Amino acid sequence: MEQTFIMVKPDGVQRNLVGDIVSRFENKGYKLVSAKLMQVPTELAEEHYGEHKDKPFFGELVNFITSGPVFAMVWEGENVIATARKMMGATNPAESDIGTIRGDYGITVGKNVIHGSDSPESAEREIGLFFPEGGLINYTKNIDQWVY
Ligand code: DAT
Ligand code: MG
Repeated sequence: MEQTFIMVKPDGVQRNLVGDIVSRFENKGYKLVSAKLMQVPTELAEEHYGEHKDKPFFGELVNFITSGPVFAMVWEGENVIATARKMMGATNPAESDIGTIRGDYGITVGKNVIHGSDSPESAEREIGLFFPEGGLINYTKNIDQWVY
């Protein structure tokens, strides 16, 4: 089953949005297989956002993501990578549809509340970066017979 890396960014943690965001993924029918509150080390932030290292906002982005604890999660389910991106909304909350996480809770691109992997390759890479210890939980939920 497909898995994706989702992270409530420091703004989302400070604004008490962890519970709501977890609820949205639970209510959709996805399964949480790992989660932790963590402080992102600078080296991990730079590695995670490596594709943006030449962009003008890279320094600001690394400063922001290391500015307070994040809530890192792995969610599992059919098509979860692409669907989670739809649930998050467009990168810039000014353009995110209302009803999406960024559309409901964000205003500017610099503080857009949530990260989610953008492809199967990114998901595998980011899960490895943030959960190097592994330990994703493999379990069944009886409610899945009413989801699938
Ligand atoms: P996403 O997070 O939707 O995958 P991305 O990978 O293009 O978006 O960018 C990573 C993060 O960088 C994004 O969530 C917010 C920040 N960012 C992107 N474009 C920016 C910009 N033009 N100015 C400031 N921050 C930006
Ligand atoms: Mg991205």
